Amino acid sequence: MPELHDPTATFQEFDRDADGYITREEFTLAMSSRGEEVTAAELDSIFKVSDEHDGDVDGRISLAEFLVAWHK
Ligand SMILES: [Ca+2]
Ligand SMILES: [Ca+2]
Repeated sequence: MPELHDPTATFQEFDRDADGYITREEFTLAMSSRGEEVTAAELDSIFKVSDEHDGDVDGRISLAEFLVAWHK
């Protein structure tokens, strides 16, 4: 079994410029560096579900939003 990643560490890995938010571009880059291709439709659904949790719907995923999505 692979070791379960710490979601906070994963968030920091995705947040390349360390501004506290994951953008769609950062998410796509992080996934492709893991060998995963993400389609625009997948991005839309990931960001729609995650981004609506804190009600700001700013098109970026904060750590709080990421943790909610992680535990789904
Ligand atoms: Ca960022
Ligand atoms: Ca947000």
